[in-house]
Amino acid sequence: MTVTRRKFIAGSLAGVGALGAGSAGLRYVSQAMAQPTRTEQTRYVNSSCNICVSACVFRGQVVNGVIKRLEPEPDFPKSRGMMCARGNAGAATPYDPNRVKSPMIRTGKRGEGKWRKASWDEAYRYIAEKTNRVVAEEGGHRSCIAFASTKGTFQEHYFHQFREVFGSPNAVRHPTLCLSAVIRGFQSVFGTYPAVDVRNSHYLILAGANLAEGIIPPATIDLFKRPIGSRKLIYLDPRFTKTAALADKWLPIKPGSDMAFALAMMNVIIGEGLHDQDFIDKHCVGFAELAEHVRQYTPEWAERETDISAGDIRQIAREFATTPSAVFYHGRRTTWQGDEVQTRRAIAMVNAIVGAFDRPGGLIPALEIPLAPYFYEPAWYTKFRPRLEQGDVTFMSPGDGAWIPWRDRALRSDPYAIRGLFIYKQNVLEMLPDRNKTLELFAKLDIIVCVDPFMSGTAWYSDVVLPESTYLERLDPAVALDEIEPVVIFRQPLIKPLYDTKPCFEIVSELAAYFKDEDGAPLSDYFEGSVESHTKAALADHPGSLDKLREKGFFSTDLKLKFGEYRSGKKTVRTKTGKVELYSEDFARRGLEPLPVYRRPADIGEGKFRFVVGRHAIHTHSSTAAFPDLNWHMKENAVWINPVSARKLGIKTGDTVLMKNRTGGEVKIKALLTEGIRPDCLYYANGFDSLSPDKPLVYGKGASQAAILESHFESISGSALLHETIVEIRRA
Ligand SMILES: Nc1nc2c(c(=O)[nH]1)N[C@H]1C(S)=C(S)[C@@H](COP(=O)(O)OP(=O)(O)OC[C@H]3O[C@@H](n4cnc5c(=O)[nH]c(N)nc54)[C@H](O)[C@@H]3O)O[C@H]1N2
Ligand SMILES: Nc1nc2c(c(=O)[nH]1)N[C@H]1C(S)=C(S)[C@@H](COP(=O)(O)OP(=O)(O)OC[C@H]3O[C@@H](n4cnc5c(=O)[nH]c(N)nc54)[C@H](O)[C@@H]3O)O[C@H]1N2
Ligand code: SF4
Ligand SMILES: [Mo]
Repeated sequence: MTVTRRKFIAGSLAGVGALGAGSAGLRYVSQAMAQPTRTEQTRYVNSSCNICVSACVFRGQVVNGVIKRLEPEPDFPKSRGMMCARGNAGAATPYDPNRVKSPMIRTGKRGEGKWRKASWDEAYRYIAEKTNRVVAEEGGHRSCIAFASTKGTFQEHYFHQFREVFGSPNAVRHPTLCLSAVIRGFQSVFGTYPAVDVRNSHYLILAGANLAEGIIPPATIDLFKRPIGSRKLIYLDPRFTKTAALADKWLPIKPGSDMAFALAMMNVIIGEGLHDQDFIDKHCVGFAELAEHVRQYTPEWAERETDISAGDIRQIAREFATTPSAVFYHGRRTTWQGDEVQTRRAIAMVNAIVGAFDRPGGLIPALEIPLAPYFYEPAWYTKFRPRLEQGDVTFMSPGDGAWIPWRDRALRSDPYAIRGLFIYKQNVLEMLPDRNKTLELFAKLDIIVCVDPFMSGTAWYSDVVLPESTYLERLDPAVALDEIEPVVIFRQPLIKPLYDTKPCFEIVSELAAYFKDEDGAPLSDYFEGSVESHTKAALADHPGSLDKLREKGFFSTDLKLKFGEYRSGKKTVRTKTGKVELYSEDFARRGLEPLPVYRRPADIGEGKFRFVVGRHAIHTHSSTAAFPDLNWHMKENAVWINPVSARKLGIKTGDTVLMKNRTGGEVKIKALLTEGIRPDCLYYANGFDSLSPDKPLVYGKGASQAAILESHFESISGSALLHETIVEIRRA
């Protein structure tokens, strides 16, 4: 097989000049806001946030070369003039004293914290020497090196590109820790993971989608803007969250029984003839089979499964079916329990049978502004092996992988050995369930490289840490966000990089020079141009858009979403049949249940608890708990326990308790008694007890979720299951 060299799309690159290397962008000054005094030079730069995936566009104020504050860009349609606490606190990230300030090479044992500073060249040499050696030991199979990353920063594309030109199939990206189950579930019914028109919905059901704290603009903003009273919110969650506080009804559902609730809703809607027969006749297949299937799932049956009364289920089903803009929100992080994909299918079907699709206040496929491709063609290697966990998942996303089965196989070297892990923007030791297992994997590896601006727990256990410049110091290429109101955004630097740090594109394209392809050509040949030229190339079809980006941080086009295009036949849903699929022939062919069949979650056992996880509004995962501007609000996490359960165990608020799971995980943490959690569940916030002493504000404080979570996965989507952890608890 011949090796084709990767080339950026030549046409779009023609005539590309430098973007101005961060100069033109930096000079944008809003006349309305800038009030420089004689001594102070103030300028404003619009860019997009990187503290979570939502990438809200902000207006950054820079005074005398120092970032003072980030304010929301009022015209940005996705966040609608909002900037959350985390986004605000992001202004301090370049100045964090605990940043990694230059490449670091480990000198002591892993995790011992002995490092030496290195030049970039030294670090690259070190990585290449070790990596090339283990690849040679594996017979030249580059599949022994794996690549972990979280999508969401636009530089991640380059890391992904590096994996592809390096020639390893083993990408383990974040979707199976996040939303792969809901994507599979909704795709199988609607052909897509649609947007939800929360703004126009008069009847909204949220099942464990904690939009007030798991912030996802514009849905979160729209939730707060719905006039209370005229619009109903039904919220199902074993915990009383901030979203529960906004709801007309909080239903503390028994964990793992959401499918029973959805099936019983359909039993009522179809049984009482409240379904939208016209929509079903014109746009759906498999209604007869579904109607027959849900006859068994009565509200009385569901009451026993869910702890939600049959009366409530009937009332909600009737109101839902008769409100013309009702919607059952699909969910986001759906790494919950066993039947996750089928649960999401059931929720999709509740929407379908009342026609909550392609109508205001319902589900609608999002739109995306097309950008010209500026990446590369794939490289080919004659030595190729399929990814490790290829056969373990029905719907494998080859570019993303499935973390839990992948880690199990890597631990067993099944069917081949993994010798190295390159990590970009993922805190694998603190965000993967069962930290001990991940540590065990780390112990097996010969080379671990971590690209992170901070010394995360994962970086602390790596061999080489390559500090990326923060999002406020770099240019990130343009990205189209698929939304109800589609936009294109990018990032431009507010300040020059502090310390000896670089953006990912520079890091991977420089590192690539130390590796060769099968033709003997350096892999750096596959990296052409610069982030500037890629950005220009991507925008080739949108004249003037670069100026808009520089000025506003985003642009939109006349691409506008119109309701009714699917109903009128102008557009077709992207399923195999071109119809909304209630009964799935595709699932049946793959040996999966074509209709969602409910199975009761396993009993947790006397005196035990189910541990569930969930977001906190002022923190992102494991990465912000040590931000000083946020840490003051919660210096340590505490485990929520219902007073009824606590009394039986003699536990009071403030007591230190010991929690143990079934697979050797245990943590010590303070207790917080609250009626805001079911008596059979426990919860605490994420981000604490980091493994890294270089995060002093959270090192040794509280407990880590990754330390108590057991590892389980679901085989349809490969999704991790974070609510299958059963724990015992007692006073320490
Ligand atoms: N502030 C903040 N916002 C974020 C993020 C962040 O880290 N911080 N992260 C972003 C990301 S990546 C994601 S994926 C989203 C995730 O946002 P969400 O999808 O809202 O996810 P979580 O908050 O993790 O969990 C939702 C809720 O499910 C509840 N729950 C547990 N078990 C069950 C059950 O069986 N049934 C029901 N009905 N509920 C259950 C939990 O108690 C929890 O409150 O948030 C995004 N927004
Ligand atoms: N216990 C538990 N586990 C979970 C979840 C949970 O709720 N609880 N949620 C799951 C979900 S929904 C998701 S999406 C994943 C998220 O998993 P991760 O993406 O691993 O989560 P973060 O804690 O945000 O870690 C991101 C890392 O990237 C670094 N970082 C930040 N900015 C940059 C940058 O610009 N460049 C680089 N190179 N690095 C950067 C941060 O310092 C941090 O170390 O976790 C999943 N796992
Ligand atoms: S929701 Fe908050 S943290 Fe996330 S991108 Fe927007 S401002 Fe940043
Ligand atoms: Mo996520």
